[in-house]
Amino acid sequence: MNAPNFDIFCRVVDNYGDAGVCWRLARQLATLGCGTRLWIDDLSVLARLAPEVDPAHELQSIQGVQIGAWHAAKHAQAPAQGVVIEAFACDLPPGYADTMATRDCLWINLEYLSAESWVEGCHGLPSLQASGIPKYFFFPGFSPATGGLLREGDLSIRRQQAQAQDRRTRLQALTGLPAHELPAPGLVMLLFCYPDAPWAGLQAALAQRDTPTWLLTPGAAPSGLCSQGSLRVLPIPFVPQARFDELLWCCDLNFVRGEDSLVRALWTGSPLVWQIYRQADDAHLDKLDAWLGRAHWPAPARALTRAWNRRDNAGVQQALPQALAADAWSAWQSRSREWSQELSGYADLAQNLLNFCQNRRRKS
Ligand code: TRH
Repeated sequence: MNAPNFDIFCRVVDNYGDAGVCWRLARQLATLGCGTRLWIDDLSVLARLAPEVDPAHELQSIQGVQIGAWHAAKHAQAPAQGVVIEAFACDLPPGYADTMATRDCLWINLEYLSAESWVEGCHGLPSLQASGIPKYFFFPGFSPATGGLLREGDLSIRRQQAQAQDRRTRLQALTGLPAHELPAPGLVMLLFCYPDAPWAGLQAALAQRDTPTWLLTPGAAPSGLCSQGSLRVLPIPFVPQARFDELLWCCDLNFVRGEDSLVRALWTGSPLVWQIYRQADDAHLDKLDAWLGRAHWPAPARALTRAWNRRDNAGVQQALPQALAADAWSAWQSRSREWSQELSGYADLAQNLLNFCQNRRRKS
């Protein structure tokens, strides 16, 4: 069966995650041989992730993907016998949606990532729409009963090849920083967090360590964070998404956030601290616990992650040295490697999505 053509619709709510997930998925579907169009309502956010994108152009082709401004989709037709993805329940442009019934399209709602177990029961379920077309719910997730996680086939080889080279050389090539500013021996960490993260607790804990820590802050660091004691804060440029993995591979511990950077940090096989996207009534804390329940990390790493997400400076200052103490650190490293390998053994999201669509097509 020929690979279907995909139209992906993305509305940027905030931050980089909506565009980041859709752009990564679009690039992967294109490498799987699917004609792929990405319709997005904020080209400037996409241009931050892919600097080749020109926000002034309504239609352009970058890295094998057709990119269109959202408003231009009203003149487009859904791909015949293809797949239309609305990311994170964004509504489709009205004129476009009207073309779907006559074009025999499959309609998918790509949901947010969650580690909660109910996701497994809802993944793949249809919901009949007013037009008579079913819309299928596709849930990314951490078990084979979900849609899985985005992962490129050559990722592990690329990581091994990169990590065979000296870390400072890689960082210099990636950031363009002069050699004298780059990390000397010591721990290297990435800090990609929301502005409300308890960075003061992190700063205090790292300042007091016996050995140096280099904290790389891509784009903008939280305001007020600075070098102190053993801590060296190193502002670096925001890197294109296609090179973001290389940055993670340079670090011993990655502080990440949201959705896409979490998944990328998982694939490094190194320890990470996740700041989950905040929701009303602290609903995100249950989601975080569901995720920690799958992680099986040593207790200090779990305590650190909870404190980080509760914006608890004192908790972070207490938990971080414990999580970095030799035994706990080595247990955290080995469980991170193990979980990463376990997750890599499952089919990845783009392939799962393609299989799901082709199976639905065979059944219809
Ligand atoms: O930016 P985010 O906080 O996005 C969030 C989440 O997706 C959240 O779930 C969603 O509800 C909200 O957006 C609307 O974090 P995320 O998902 O990690 O996206 C960041 C993207 O930025 C990711 O694709 C990696 C990329 N990135 C770079 O390309 N270069 C960089 O230097 C950095 C730091 C990030």
